[in-house]
Formats: sequence, structure tokens, C-alpha cells
Amino acid sequence: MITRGFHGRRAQSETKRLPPGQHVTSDFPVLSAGPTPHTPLDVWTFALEAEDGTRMASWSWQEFRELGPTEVTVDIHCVTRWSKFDTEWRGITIDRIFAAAGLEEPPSPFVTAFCDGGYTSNLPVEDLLDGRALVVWEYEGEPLAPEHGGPARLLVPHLYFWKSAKWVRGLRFMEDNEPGFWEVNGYHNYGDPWREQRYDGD
Ligand SMILES: Nc1nc2c(c(=O)[nH]1)N[C@H]1C(S)=C(S)[C@@H](COP(=O)(O)O)O[C@H]1N2
Ligand SMILES: [Mo]
Repeated sequence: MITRGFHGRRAQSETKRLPPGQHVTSDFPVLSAGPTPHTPLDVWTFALEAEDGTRMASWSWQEFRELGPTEVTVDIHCVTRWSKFDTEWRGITIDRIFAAAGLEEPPSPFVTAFCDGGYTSNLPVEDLLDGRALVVWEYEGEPLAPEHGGPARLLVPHLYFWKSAKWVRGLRFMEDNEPGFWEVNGYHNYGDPWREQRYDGD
């Protein structure tokens, strides 16, 4: 039997963690706009690029994973209204990736994350710093499943999950906040779940 007091406290703490218009799920739905790509790890690289496509830095699969991994436990929020609490990931923070490239300051205010399969998402660089975003390759202690973005995906848990580009292969530094795949198709250009920035104009 659950006492009223316990139930009340629990309900309150879940409300604080749950952005408006979301419900909690324990499933892990798969949402992909196209087929799952399967890039062999021996040709996989992660790259930082200038806006004109010039490669500033790149790492092989093995080099990348030796940049200094971190583990995080975070809540994720999909624009289709599911949220999932306490998801566990292992990967490299964007701060570390930039440091490994010798960047003291990001060269532009925005990035476009680019992926195998052609998906893109756009983000302010600021949102990737101070440990707020990672490129991850493990979920709940296991290699990230291909349908969830394996070998590696971006993880930006404080924004709607469409920003967390699966099969990510790099970041391109951009002067402008150029809309990505879903942003061109009517989704909000920033995507803050706490302000319900679901669609363009929210
Ligand atoms: N490359 C790529 N990344 C993507 C997507 C996609 O279609 N392609 N879908 C986005 C959307 S809309 C969501 S909600 C999450 C879904 O991640 P999941 O399938 O692991 O739940 O991935 C995001 N990243
Ligand atoms: Mo989504």
C-alpha cells in the first residue's frame, strides 16, 4: 500500500522533472526519419569542420574513444511527448573534443551536427559547452544499438531529443543558426522542452 504522503512527494518530484506536455515512459522508442546506416568502424571518423567544409580536426574510432570518456545519467525529452528519466550514457564531452582539437574558443556561434544518412541538427555552440553535451557510444553499459544511433550519437539532453543527432560524424561551425533536418520541416529552431518550443513559432 502506498501512503498518501509518499504518493504526494513522488508526484511532486516527477512534476519538477517533467517538462510541460510530456509523459514518462520506461520504453525507449525508436524515431528515425530514414533507414539505419551501418558504417564500418574502420572507416568511421568524427570531424570538426569549418563552414566551407574544411576539416579542422578528425579522429578515428579508436582515437576518438581515447579522448577521455565520461559517464552521465540524464533525463531525455522527445517532442512526440515521451520523456525518459535516468538514462545512462558513456561518451566524450564536446568540451573535451574541442580541447583535443586545440580550440580555446569555438570559432563560430553555431554548429550543424552532420550524420551518416544525411540528417542534420543545428545548435548554438554555447549549448554544447560546460558538460551539457556529449558524443556517446554506450547506453546502459552496452554498445549503443544501431537503431538508437550506434556507433555514436550526439546527446544534448536539455533540448528536445531531435537535436541529439544519431549516427553523428561531426560538427560544422556555422556563423548563422541554419535550420537542420527537422527545423526545416517546421520544428522549432532551438527546442527547449521547458518552454515547449516544439514547432516554429512556439
Ligand atoms: N540521424 C538521425 N538522428 C536523429 C533522428 C533521425 O531521424 N536521424 N531522429 C531524431 C528524433 S526526432 C528523435 S526523438 C531522436 C530519437 O532517438 P531514438 O530513436 O534513440 O529514441 O533521435 C533524433 N536523432
Ligand atoms: Mo523526436
